Amino acid sequence: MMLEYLLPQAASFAHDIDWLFTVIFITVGFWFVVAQGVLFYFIFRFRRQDGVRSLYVAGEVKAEKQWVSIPHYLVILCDLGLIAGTILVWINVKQALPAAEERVRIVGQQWAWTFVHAGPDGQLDTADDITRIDELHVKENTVYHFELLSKDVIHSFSVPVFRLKQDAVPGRVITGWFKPTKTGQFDIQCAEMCGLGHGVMAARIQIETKEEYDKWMSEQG
Ligand SMILES: [Cu+2]
Repeated sequence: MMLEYLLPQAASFAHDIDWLFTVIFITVGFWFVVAQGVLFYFIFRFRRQDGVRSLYVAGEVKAEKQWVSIPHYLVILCDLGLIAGTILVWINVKQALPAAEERVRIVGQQWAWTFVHAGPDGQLDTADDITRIDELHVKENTVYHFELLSKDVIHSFSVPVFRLKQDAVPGRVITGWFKPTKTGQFDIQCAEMCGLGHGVMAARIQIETKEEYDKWMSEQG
């Protein structure tokens, strides 16, 4: 909805992430409007009036303290709801790993991304692998497992249209997944300060139909 208007959703879990942001926005926005409304009403209602002396309220009377404690408990209740929603999305996006249909290795280094596509046999580290710099080709409606590595410092593999952002940590192989749902060419950007060239550590992702993808692959020879 709202966020999709700003940035297309091109992965199966993008909607879940946006939903979470929308729920947080509405919850926080609701309390913001209520709190500011009450504040301005009181400022107006209890403004300076002739013959009325101002009082120092220390908040020791229970009935007065409730102006703080009741909203406080309601906000905590909302927090519990947000935490529950967050856990659901986390499980769906980060814990559940749907079976792989394709594999790709993503290597970050100062200051470029290397993408190793598995090639026609679907296996990495075989003769038909296709390696590209700053250019990732994927098929729509296909579950990809990626292996994310770094050759030097910490980078972060960010695909905004996927709502995917994952750190690449030297010495570790981080496995994750995505399922592209919309064809087109979109941005990839390093999202972790990684040195002088961090700002230009960008790449492109090309999401293609199966036919387009097979054609691209056959042209790699
Ligand atoms: Cu980087």
